Amino acid sequence: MLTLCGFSASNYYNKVKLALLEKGVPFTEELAWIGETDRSASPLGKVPYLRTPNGTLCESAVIADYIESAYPEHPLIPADPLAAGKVRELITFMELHLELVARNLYPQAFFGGTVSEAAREKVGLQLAKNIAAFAQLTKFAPYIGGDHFTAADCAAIVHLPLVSSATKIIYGRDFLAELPVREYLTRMNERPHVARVNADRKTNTAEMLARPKG
Ligand SMILES: N[C@@H](CCC(=O)N[C@@H](CS)C(=O)NCC(=O)O)C(=O)O
Repeated sequence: MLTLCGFSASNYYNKVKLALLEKGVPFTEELAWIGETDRSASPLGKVPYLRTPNGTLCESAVIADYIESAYPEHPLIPADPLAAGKVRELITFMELHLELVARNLYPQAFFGGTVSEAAREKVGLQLAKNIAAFAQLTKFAPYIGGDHFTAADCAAIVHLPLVSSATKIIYGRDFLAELPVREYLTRMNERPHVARVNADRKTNTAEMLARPKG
């Protein structure tokens, strides 16, 4: 049996959790807040990490790949090599060029900190450029990469809402507004597993915010 470790407010954790649920792979969850992680499994102290009967893994993309090859039923990556590449292209794009850039805004957008005006300007320009490029790769018909639910949807469902809300808070404008992201996320939330991940996220976020600081 697999054990997914981390916490449900984390988008990286939720990307893996959603893949497990959508694939129907049995797993249990082990709550590990930042600062309370098992460093032998996740040397940087990041979540998620996974315990398998044969060893541990960290890094969400690596974990997702492992799950896909260990549990090939209900594939989230197509068999055709180019189609598989296209799914991974979307995932890499969202992680590297959207999430990691938008992340520079999170201290001010979500955690009561401040981000310098220079950083806000730089991130805004970078995000505008990256989102225009990302738009060329997306289909939203009805799934992000076309007519099948794939691992790219598991990534989009967790990453895109944060990019939207961070840009809305910092710049007063949702940088993803020109793409059909809202409709897409509403459609995805009709999937029971997506709804469950989002419900768990809300509960766990409240728990996280209620924890004593320091
Ligand atoms: N590249 C990592 C990123 C994971 C990550 O940054 N997780 C956050 C929680 S959403 C975390 O653990 N942050 C704590 C830290 O970086 O020390 C992955 O894909 O798993």
